[in-house]
Amino acid sequence: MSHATHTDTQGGSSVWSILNIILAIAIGGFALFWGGAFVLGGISAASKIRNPAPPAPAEPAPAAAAPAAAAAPAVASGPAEELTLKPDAVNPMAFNTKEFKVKAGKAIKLTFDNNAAVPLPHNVVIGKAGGKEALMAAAMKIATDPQGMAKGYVPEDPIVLAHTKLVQPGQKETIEFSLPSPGDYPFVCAFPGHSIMMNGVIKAE
Ligand SMILES: [Cu+2]
Repeated sequence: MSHATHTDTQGGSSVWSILNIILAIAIGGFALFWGGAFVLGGISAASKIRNPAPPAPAEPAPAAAAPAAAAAPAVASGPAEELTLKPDAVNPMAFNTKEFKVKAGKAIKLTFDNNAAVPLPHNVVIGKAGGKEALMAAAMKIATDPQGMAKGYVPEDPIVLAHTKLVQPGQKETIEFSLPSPGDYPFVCAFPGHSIMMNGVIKAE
């Protein structure tokens, strides 16, 4: 019996020592946490002292970008850049030109001449600068829209900068627009099944 009691006491004391260890870890962790928070707070306070310098350059950046965008149309004034696009002679589900280079801010007159051996309707949808992924996604979406045909397969999406209607075989359409700032302006035919190959880019520099 006494042996059992002795064992119980030992068990009890070992439970207490475990609790003490847990408590010590908890207190240590608490101290470490607040100590760390204090150190981090100090670092953050120190960086806040240094911070007034970074926000200062951050403000001139948009200010510098705005005059550049405003200056671009003035620099690129003159007759409109005329671009012509056709279905490719070899692959009628691709455009004959994949890449145009123009001056940023310049007026663009783009003619899509749907003159191909294989009669297919096409459109030309131009996206905003850097918006290739979004434009391709929008083209895929309108291609599966039950009302797509009625909408000329023109995506209803803010990424669209300009577009032709759905141009029937043997017809052509000219659209006018301008590319406000330097960048890669994607274009695509959003007729179902065409966008994967029937796309390109207008590089405004
Ligand atoms: Cu097409």
